[in-house]
Amino acid sequence: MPFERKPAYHRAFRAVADRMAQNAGCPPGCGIATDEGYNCGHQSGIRLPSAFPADTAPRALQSPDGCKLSFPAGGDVSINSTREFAESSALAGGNADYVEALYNAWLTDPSAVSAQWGGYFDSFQGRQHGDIAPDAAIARIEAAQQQRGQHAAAPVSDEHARKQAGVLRLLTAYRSRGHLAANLDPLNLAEKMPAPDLGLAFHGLSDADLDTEFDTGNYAGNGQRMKLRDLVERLKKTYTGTIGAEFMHISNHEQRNWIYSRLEKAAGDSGLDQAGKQRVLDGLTAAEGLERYLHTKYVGQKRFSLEGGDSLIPMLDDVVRSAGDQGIREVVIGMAHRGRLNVLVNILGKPPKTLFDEFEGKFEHPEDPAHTGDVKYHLGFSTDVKTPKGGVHVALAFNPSHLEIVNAVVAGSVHARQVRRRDSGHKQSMAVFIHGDAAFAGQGVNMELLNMSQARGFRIGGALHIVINNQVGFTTSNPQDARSTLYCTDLAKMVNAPVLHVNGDDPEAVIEVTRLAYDFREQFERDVVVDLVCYRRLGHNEADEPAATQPIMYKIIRSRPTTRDLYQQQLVKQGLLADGEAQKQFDAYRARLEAGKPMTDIDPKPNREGRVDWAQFTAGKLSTDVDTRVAPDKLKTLGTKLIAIPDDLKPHSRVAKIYADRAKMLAGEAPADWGYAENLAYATLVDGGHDLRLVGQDSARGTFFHRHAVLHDQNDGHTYLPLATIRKGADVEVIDSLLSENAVMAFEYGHSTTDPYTLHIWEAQFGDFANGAQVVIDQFVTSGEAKWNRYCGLVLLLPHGYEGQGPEHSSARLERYLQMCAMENMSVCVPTTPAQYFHMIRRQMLRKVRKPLIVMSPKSLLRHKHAVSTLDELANGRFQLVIGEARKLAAKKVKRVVLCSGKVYYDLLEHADKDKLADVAIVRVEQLYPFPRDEVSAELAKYPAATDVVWCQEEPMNQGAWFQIRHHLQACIGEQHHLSYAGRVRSPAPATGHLKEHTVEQAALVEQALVGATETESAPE
Ligand SMILES: Cc1ncc(C[n+]2csc(CCOP(=O)(O)OP(=O)(O)O)c2C)c(N)n1
Repeated sequence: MPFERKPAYHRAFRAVADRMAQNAGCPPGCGIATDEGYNCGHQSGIRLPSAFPADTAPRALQSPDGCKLSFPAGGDVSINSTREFAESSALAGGNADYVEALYNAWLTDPSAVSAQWGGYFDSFQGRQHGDIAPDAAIARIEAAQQQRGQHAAAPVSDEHARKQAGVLRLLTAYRSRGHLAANLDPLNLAEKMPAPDLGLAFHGLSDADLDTEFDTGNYAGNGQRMKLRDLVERLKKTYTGTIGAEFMHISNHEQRNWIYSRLEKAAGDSGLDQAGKQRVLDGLTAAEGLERYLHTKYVGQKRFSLEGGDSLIPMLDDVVRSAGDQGIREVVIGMAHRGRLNVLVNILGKPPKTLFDEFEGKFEHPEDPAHTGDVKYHLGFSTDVKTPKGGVHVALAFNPSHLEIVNAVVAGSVHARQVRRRDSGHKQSMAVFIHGDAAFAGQGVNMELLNMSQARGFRIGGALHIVINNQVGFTTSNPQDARSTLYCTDLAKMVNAPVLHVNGDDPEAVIEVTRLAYDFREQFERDVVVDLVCYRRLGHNEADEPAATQPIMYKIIRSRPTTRDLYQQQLVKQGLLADGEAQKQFDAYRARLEAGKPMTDIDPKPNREGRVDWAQFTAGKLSTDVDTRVAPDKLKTLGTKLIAIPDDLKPHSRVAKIYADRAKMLAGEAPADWGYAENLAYATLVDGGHDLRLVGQDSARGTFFHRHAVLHDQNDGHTYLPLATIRKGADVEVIDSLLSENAVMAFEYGHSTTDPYTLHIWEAQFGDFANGAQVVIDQFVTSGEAKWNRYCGLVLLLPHGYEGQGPEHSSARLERYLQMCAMENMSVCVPTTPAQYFHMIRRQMLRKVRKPLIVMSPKSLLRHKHAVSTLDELANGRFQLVIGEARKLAAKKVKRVVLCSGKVYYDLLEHADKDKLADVAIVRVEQLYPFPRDEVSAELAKYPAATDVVWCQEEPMNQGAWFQIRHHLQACIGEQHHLSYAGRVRSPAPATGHLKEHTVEQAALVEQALVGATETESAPE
């Protein structure tokens, strides 16, 4: 039988039935498939008709006895050809055969599968890209052969056809798994996973076939006939040389095709001309030259040498040049310690003299006691690099020790730059992330960031990731302990990013993959990874002795020539470099270094367009008073715009009611609630020329259903953002962020440090979820200015308040923020009225300073009948640091002043009202940092007869504000005063999990504050 020519659906069909039968306990292949259908005859009793049932959905098929076949429901999986599909990993597994068969059936005849499957396959666009079922492929080969007259009369032989199919399978095997056999490890220590499918025999071929010509399908993008020998030789050069490319996991056919066409056309040749090769050598000379110089001049000082990963420098040099060629104006780099000094000097042109000064303990920084500075390998830098086709602004972000977190900050900064340049096509600013191998695999923030990479609101057109994979991580000595994946880069596959592993000791291959990666990002606006497989010549740092835990590795490393040495030998051998020339170049580099001048060509006339003048945001102080009033007419105009719902939008009835209520607030018929005042505050700022970026989980609606900044049409789901109508050309983004805190907050931090004109708000769903981003809060938000002089006006909205919702939904951990306050680094506020929120937010943008604002934001207060404000308070008010007693009391009769902040005020008020307490004044401290001592003192002074001053809080004594502000309170009270605490007792957890207990506790603390005995420290453990 020459070829099986049954309709493809028979085979597909059979695959289903066989699988079902097997699942039901039948022996494999027990059933009989005929044109009439499939009949099992065993216990499963499977009987299926001869065509796919119309309702076969791409989710599950069930046999009569209930055994199930399951499929990924609508996953983004593409299939280019059935072979590639079978061998690519995405759908490998129990269902792959079945789906493959279905796909073949669909390729042959789209009506052979159900409409749902048809739609699913259609989405991959395989037909448009020339995918054909094997039957059709074989027919094509036959036709081609007949056309060539080789088999004019007779059909092609079974044997040849089988081998032809084997050749195509071999091609796919190289594309999919060639990387397993690639020569990636310069030390030749890494164990290779067996890849028998890269051998001829695996595909039914042998050496005897090497001189036979075969159709090579879509090899190198354009199908051609080739001798098997030539094909194998090219495949080896392409896929198993010093480049190991992983791309067959990519679902998108076009992207995959683009990569293999490019790789196969190059076939391992970088295409560098002599000048290009000299530039590579220059880069290696610079990389090694700097490290050697520092090594001898600053013996034993920490510098986290790049040595072993030297190819990073020619690589980055090439990236900056490509950027210049392609009109990129800004490249922002995030990187950790390894090789950082080298990048600063050799890529960014940081003057060596400055670096040497730092080694000698002389740092340039402001004469400000609040400035702490940072170690030299955390410092950032930016410069304008001259490239043949134009200047490129290159920035290296300041970076804490915490590995990988900086990448999310850089991504946010790049996004802000793209917004500023109106670069929606992501063609002018790009991000480069430089990872360590252990850190890339280990630090979860990378997963979060990759997950954000294509999400609306965070997309930056893809990042170029470079892993300095020196095969050690400083926390494990055995590679088996380092991770559970084959490659340190496997994480990147989650977003279908291509991963290009390359042997760092083949710098030309490094350039080849770097260019490929660069162009891939540019073309498809997606993340791409270059895994620079190298080694670490020295210890983790310069005091470390690596041989203690890696004896074998270091024996090899110590006898291995440097990358520069190997490369210069190669160039000498190729006759491209005179003997001894490399040494001269090395010496010349050293001489230039000693002269202290920048080692990079700096653009003398940089384009300053899009740069921010930060001077205007450093002029003020947190204490400077700001006029935040808004003319009532303006509030009316803006409020009207905010509630105008377009005719074609039908909001949900509950939302319509909220908007109708806002209309009443606008008309002055009802007091303003929180949601109204908040939206209005944003509108006034947008109207005044600011932009807005409000990001958080469910923030558009508001977790507590109060904001509704985005309306959803109930008929077709389209959305409407009233705030975007306030000013033409304004950038207003209200983003429901995905379920991550760490990378998202880091992104917003990066955004706000780049753009002082935009109101940046990150909102937690409940306040304590921000602790998932603790590193961002500790390492950036609260201390970035002190360490690096980076200004940041980010607002954190952290819902906080004890309402009986349990330990995790009560506290935003106020105490932690207060503990991090010093030297006016930020503000911490607990506003209790809509007007207070309105003016606090306006103040944040109108003040001449950019510092973070931490807000303990409300939950139940959003709807509290007393937590409302008048239009006059919005128009003519200001943010009050302290709000005095609101009831009318005879001041002279007041014996006790209760100070508090936040929601507990309303509980105190209710109790005081109920019991008509006339001798207790309740004072709200609305800003806890900078602490308003003068204002608190002034309030106390109003009550000359008062002797008790009580701080009342809802939080346990060891939490909340008490221990953080007690010294301020003590400074405010007079000699006649006795200061005491009323609140929950100390507790390891923020709150009780039981509503009943909460209610009892809450009533007790309110009672204690208002009328209880005063104590200070006697709260029991
Ligand atoms: C979050 C975090 N955990 C631990 C460390 C301590 N640390 C600094 S470098 C390093 C090793 C990182 O290994 P790798 O990513 O492979 O980079 P390499 O140093 O090998 O270049 C460790 C554990 C850190 N800086 N940050």
